[in-house]
Amino acid sequence: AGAQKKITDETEAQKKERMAWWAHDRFGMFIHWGLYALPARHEWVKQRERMTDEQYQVYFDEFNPDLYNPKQWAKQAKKAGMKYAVITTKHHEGFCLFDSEFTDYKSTNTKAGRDLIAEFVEAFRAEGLKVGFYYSLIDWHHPDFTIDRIHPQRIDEGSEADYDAVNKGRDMKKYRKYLFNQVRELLTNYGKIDIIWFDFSYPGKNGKGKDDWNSVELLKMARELQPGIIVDNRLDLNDYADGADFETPEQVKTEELAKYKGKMWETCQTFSGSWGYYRDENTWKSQRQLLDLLITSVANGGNLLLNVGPTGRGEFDYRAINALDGLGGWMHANSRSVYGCTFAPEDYKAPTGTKLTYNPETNRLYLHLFEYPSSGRLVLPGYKNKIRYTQFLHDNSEIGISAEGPSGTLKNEDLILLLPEQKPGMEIPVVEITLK
Ligand code: H57
Repeated sequence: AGAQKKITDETEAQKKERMAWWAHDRFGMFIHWGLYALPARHEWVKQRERMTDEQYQVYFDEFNPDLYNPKQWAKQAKKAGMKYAVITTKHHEGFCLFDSEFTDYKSTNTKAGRDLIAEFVEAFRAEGLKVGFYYSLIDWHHPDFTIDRIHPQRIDEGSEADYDAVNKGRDMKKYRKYLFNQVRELLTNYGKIDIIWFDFSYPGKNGKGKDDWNSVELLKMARELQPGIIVDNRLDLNDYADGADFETPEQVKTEELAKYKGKMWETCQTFSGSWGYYRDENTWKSQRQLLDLLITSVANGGNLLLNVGPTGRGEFDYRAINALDGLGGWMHANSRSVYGCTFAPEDYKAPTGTKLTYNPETNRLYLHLFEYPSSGRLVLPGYKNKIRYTQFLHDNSEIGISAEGPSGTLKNEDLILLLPEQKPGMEIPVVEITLK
């Protein structure tokens, strides 16, 4: 039911072709950068602490990213194995990293003195990475954006009258004009843009959704300006069959990703909890947790968009660099189990302690050994007569298989993988199984 109406006349086959690179590449970098890098205590700081524009102004005045070098960012993303990047051109705070004609609240008017998005696009393209723009539908700075009860600014437990007073003279119609103007600029002035990531709708009483953004027309405009562009699902267009290209499970646990299997989806995840640079946050994910997010995404047919929050000086924090380097080390040896891969066909079950990905082009399975069997023996249930060759992915060293169980314990249709007793020096080793 539902999802019958259509906005464009694109066919399913055309959509599949448009999204082929995205479904293949699997791994991208999210970048949340804005004035909130200065308070360095969450990108929602203005809303959370009920700051006024005047209180927030100091971050605009002091914004001075003297070490900003997007060529370095692009190299770090590429080295980590990422194939695309999505950057906040404007987050909820309303500050624009690009030179918009329609506001003064932009990087060109800060000490940075230039269009930071233009440099970003050039640098990432030069490294062969695809480029995406995040654009916040919410705007806590624009004078026409109405303040609502879902995400109150300045007033908390206000009465109807308090909200009416604070919203007097605010006009969402004018905000919509601004929104359209800026999205038009972003999709006109920077060459080919591969993704647009709108954030976010919260429809319902006191909320904001498709009528507030004029989402149908916004999506039409985006597709007209950039015919190949891929659009997220946060415009509140669930009633339309083609109102979104992919789902965006945000910060969900690995165990919950299985339910997206079969859809087009991308989970966005942080290193430490917040999206913007948060100096004192001590909840950084381990290397193993990050690899688990990547592998589990691919094992369920989805993408991982992993976020970095650069500092106020325009650099990646050392903890982010360490994490990216670690991922890069693993990807250097194992990226064949990620690119072009998806979930395994139903016949192939992942033994306990492992996760499976599959490349339909090469007909190879990738067995990720999250738990390494201490004996070196691992039962592959129902795999008998289906395997042509097995090797470790990181060094192409052959791995034996046997149909003989230790004491007649093996079921007739099973096989045993004869792994070395000693686990290779790799956080999560991968066995490449070429099927017949
Ligand atoms: O940019 C990042 C991420 C990609 N999306 C932004 C975050 O800053 C928002 C994430 N959090 C969503 C959120 C926060 C408060 C509640 C939702 C409807 C009713 C209540 C909620 C929405 Fe609000």
